[in-house]
Amino acid sequence: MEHRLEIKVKDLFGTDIAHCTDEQVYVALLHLTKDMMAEKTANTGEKKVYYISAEFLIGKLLSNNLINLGIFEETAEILKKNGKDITAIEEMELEPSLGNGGLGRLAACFLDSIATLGLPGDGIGLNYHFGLFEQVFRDNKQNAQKNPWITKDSWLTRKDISFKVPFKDFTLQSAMYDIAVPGYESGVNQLHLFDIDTIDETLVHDGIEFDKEDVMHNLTLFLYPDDSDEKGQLLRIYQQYFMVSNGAQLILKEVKEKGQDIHKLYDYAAIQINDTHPTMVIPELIRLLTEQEGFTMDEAIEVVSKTCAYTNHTILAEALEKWPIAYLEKVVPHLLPIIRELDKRVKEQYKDEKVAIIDKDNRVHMAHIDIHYGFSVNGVAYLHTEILKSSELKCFYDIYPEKFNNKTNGITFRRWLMHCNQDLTKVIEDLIGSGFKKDAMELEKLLQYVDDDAVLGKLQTVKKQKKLELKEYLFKTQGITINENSIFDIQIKRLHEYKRQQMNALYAIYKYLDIKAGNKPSTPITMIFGAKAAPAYIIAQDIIHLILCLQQLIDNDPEVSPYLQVIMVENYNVTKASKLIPACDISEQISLASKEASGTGNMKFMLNGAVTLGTEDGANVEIHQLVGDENIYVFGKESDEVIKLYETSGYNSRKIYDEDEKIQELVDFIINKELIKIGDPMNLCRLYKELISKDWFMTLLDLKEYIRVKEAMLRDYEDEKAWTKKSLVNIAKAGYFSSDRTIEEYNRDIWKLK
Ligand code: 26V
Repeated sequence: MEHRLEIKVKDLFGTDIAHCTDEQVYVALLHLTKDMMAEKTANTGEKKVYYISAEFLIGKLLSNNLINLGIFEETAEILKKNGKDITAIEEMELEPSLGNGGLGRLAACFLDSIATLGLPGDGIGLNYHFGLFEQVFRDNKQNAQKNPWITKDSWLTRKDISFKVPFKDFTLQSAMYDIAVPGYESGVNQLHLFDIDTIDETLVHDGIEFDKEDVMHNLTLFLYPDDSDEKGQLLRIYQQYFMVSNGAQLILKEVKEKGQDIHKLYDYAAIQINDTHPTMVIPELIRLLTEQEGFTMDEAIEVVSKTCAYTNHTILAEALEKWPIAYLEKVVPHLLPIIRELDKRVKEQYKDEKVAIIDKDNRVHMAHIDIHYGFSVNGVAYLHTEILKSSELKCFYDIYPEKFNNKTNGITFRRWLMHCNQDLTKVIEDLIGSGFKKDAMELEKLLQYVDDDAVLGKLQTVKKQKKLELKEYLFKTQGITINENSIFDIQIKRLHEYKRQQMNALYAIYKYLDIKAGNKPSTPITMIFGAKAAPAYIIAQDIIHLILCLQQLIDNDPEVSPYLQVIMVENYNVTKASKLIPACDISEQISLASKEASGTGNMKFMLNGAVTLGTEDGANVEIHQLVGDENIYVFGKESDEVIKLYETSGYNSRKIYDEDEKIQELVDFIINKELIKIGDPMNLCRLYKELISKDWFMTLLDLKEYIRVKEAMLRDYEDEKAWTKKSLVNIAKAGYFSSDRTIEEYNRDIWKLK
């Protein structure tokens, strides 16, 4: 019998698979998969969750959809029979970059798990045409380019649903596009992405420059445009309101269409607010219910407060949104009477200025709206939630202890094991069967093989294979050759000072100087970085510049390059993550304790058998507890101490620098003449000064211990068997970090869908 793919190919291109280009095969598979997802039953139930988020970093979808539909292997097979390779077909797909990093990727993992658990739940977001910028390196610096992903044939399906969204000076008519989200061997949900038909892609010129004031034509061009000036911030408010007004209207429409009583909205809908970007959904729903549905203000506030739940993803003060009233007046004046009413009620009840919605500088604290007028507040890892309760949000915890709960993040094992590491999946399946695909805790069954040489050998073979594949990939994409027999030490995540890529770069300097001094490591080391930096974040640009300069310096030094290589992967994204993570030995999770809310890369590395080098921060704390002291390398000051240092202004980087010659040597190297020859003195000097005069995220505090523990780790790597045991324990203990577990907890404690 003819396979559906063969029929589809014939339909579209009038030929057979073997005679198609890879591009044509991709298009045929895309349409076939879309057809199959449309045929599948939708997840249904009396109550539905709406996950509203400014970001959904979904990554390429073809293979994951095939896996979740249960047809990946048969598809790979039929392609192979026709001389096609599924990996080459995958490359035809453009990656949508609809997220900045962890928060957006988490939303994508959650959609996968919600669908897989058979829960009715849709995502609501925006259809950014160019997403987050594409990173290109030029002269050892980051350049930002637009990042288009919507082609004629895409995963988007335009729906016949549209709403009017009123702004101060004009009204925009929306268009809704859906991306189907198939659960793994389960029903289908939808990701609803809102857009406008008047969008004008030709507005963009010179990298990512565009007229920020032309909202009718620019609204959904980019994800979070530069918000360092007022115009950028206003555009962000336009985007946020457009997203939540569409979301609120869609939710009310769906509830009414099902014949459900909107006076009991909370019985039929749960709205999860992903960080504060969608917070305006609260006043917007109250506005719609009072203005259009005849609710009294009291009623509307009560119903909405029982429907909305808020997730906090960071304690960084600069990332907590506080919109000036004047900005909101310019964009959404009709929301202000409601926001003022919400604020008035808070002030009547609580005298503490710290819990007010509108502060004395006339700024609206978005998180405060969520906490007062939502029924749940959750952090994203145990430590993070504890810090929220005991310091960052303590005054709220004192008022509403019952609202606070922790939901430790998770990752979907369909993408981060079954798709990105098919070889490891196969080894696991041969050993413990396929139950772990539905119940990730079954991975613990691997522990029985911890002393089994044959099994350890298989894990080593997979790791070696993944290193070889990464080597080929980096050569093909960036023309870089790496040594597959080296230790792969990887730090991939957004560039931010609190994540301390600069500390890792100082380690590279340490190792460079050590090798120069004649201490050659027994096994060569490949240090891999991948990170985009916000275009307006100056110090982050300088750190990228330092790493790229080190890459060049070491590359051109024949004394050092056989033993140490530093490389920075260009345009780090989901696709690159899925090639890097399976090949990793050392997972760098070195944020300043208390600052990384959770991290999710740490979980992906662990699942793929890397060993963590990390601080007691975010979910590292839970990884440590799970794998035990033997199977993780922990260093650095703990969060209590760090928090105290901030409270007492007790950290002085200049003092550490002045009192320690070794640290001086490493930091001074940033402006040493060899590096200055390669790089831009302005960037390097600025970074140097920042480190010795301010160093807000305390790089120098943990530097020496970091070097010491990393050296110990490299020594331990030499005992291959002992190392592989650690690797096995990490894989076996990763089950807890399945996002299926996280979503079960959200549902059990917050959404209560069924
Ligand atoms: C946002 C901003 C915006 C403007 C200025 C600087 C700045 C710095 C950080 C952020 C982060 C926004 C929230 C976020 O992405 N949090 C991440 O959420 C992940 C999923 O919960 C979590 O694993 C990461 O630890 C956390 O950083």
